[in-house]
Amino acid sequence: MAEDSFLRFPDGFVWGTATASYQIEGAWNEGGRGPSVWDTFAHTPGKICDGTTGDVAVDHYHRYREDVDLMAEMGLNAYRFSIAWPRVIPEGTGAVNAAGLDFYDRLVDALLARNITPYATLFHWDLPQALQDAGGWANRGICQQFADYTAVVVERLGDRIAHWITHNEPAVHSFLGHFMGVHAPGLTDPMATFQTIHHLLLSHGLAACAIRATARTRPDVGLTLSLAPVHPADDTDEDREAARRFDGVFNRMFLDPVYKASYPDDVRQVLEVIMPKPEPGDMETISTPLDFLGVNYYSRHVMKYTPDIFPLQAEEVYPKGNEYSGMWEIYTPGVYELLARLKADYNPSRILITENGIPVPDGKDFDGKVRDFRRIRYVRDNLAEVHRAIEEDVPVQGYFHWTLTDNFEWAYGCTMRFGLVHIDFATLERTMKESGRWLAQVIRDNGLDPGASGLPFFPR
Ligand code: IFM
Repeated sequence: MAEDSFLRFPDGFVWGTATASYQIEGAWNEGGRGPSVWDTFAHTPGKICDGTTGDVAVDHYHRYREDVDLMAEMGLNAYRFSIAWPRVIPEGTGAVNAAGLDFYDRLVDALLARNITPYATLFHWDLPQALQDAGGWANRGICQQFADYTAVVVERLGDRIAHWITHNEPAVHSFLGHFMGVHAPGLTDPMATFQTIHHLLLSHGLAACAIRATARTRPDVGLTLSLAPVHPADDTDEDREAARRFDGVFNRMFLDPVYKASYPDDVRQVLEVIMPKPEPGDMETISTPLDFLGVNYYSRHVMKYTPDIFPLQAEEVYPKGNEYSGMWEIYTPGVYELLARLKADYNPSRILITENGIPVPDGKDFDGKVRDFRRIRYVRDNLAEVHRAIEEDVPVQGYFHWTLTDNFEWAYGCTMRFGLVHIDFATLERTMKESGRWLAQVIRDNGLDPGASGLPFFPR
C-alpha cells in the first residue's frame, strides 16, 4: 500500500450497507403482513419490466441470519434497513401485528450479536394499501398516522435501535410514484404530487418528535434525501436557468423546508397553482432540527432549456462520450460537489451517505467468482471524493453502500444488480462478489489507495 496516496477515514467512521423492506424481504403475505401499494403495483401486468414482483424478492424474511453473516464477513459495522409499515400495522392504522414486530426484533438482535449497529428507516415506499385507498400521501390525515406508527415501532425497538431515519427519498417517491406513475401507487397527478411532498415532509417532522418523545435514551434522528448536482447542458443563460429550475424542484424543494422552514420562492413562481399550502405551524414542524442528514448520491442531472416542456422548460440530456451504467451516467465527482454545496448552503451538523452504488450486469465467471470491477471502480472513486469533502471539513461520518445483495429494483424488477453479494434468483443462493471482498479490505484498513485496485486485473 503506497502510504503517501492512502486516504484514511476518521476513526469511528460508519461502514454499512443499506436495503429496503419491499426490495428484499419477500414473505409478502406471511406473518400477518397486510398488502402494500407495491404489492398492488407489481402485481399489475406491465408495471415491472421483467414481470417479477417482491413476493419472494431475496427471501430475506427467512434468510436474514445468512445475510447478517455476510455483513459480518465483510466487517460492516452498521446496517440500514427499512421497516415495512404493513408488516407492523397491516391496515396502516389500528391493530398492531405482533408477528411483524417480532421479525424486526429478531433481526436487530442478530445484528447486535455481530456488533453491527442498526439504522432503521421507517418508510421506504411500501405504504399499506388500505391507507392508499383512503387517499395515501395526498391526504393530510396520513401525517399523524405515520407518527403513530413510528411511536409503535420505537416503543418496541427503541431500547436497541438508536439511529432512525424517518423517510427515504421523498422526491423519488413523490415524482416517480405520483407524477410519472412509474412507481407505486402509479399516479400521474401533479396536485397529488405536491400534496405528497408536503405531507411526507410534515410527517417527517411529526415522526421526529414522536421518536424523541418515545425513545427511552436519546435517539439519533435523520432524514434521507436523494440529492444530485444539476448542471447546464451548455454554458448559456438559458441552460443555466433550466438547471436552476430543476435544482429547485428536486433538491431545494426538500432541503429548504427542512433547513430554512420555507419552500423555495423561485419554485413557487413557476408552480404557484400546485405548490403546497402549509397550515400554521407546518414549517416549524418540518424544520425540527435533525441530528443528521442522510444523503443518497448516484449521479448528476444535466439540463437543457426546452421551451415546450411545461412548466419547467427543462429537459434532461445525457452528454455524449461519458460512461453510463444501466440507469445513470457515471459521474463520481458529483458527490464532492454535492457535499461541498450542502455545507455552504445548509451547514448540516452531520451527514451520512445513506446510499451510493451502481447497477452492474455482473454474473459468475467459470470459477464461480463475480468480478464486478466496474462497481469497485465506482465505489473507490466515490469514496475518494467523499474523503476529499471530509478533508475540507464537511462533517461526513459514514458511508452505506447500496446495497447488500442484488434485489428487486422497483420497476426494473430483477434486471439491475446493485449488490455486493450476487443472488441467483432461481435458487436464492448468495455469493460474495469481488466488490464485497474489496470493500471488506477498505473497512479493515479504514481507508483506501485511490490508485490501487487490490485486484490482479483491474481496468482503470
Ligand atoms: O433501489 C433504490 C433504492 O430503493 C432507493 N435509492 C436508489 C436505489 C437504486 O435505484
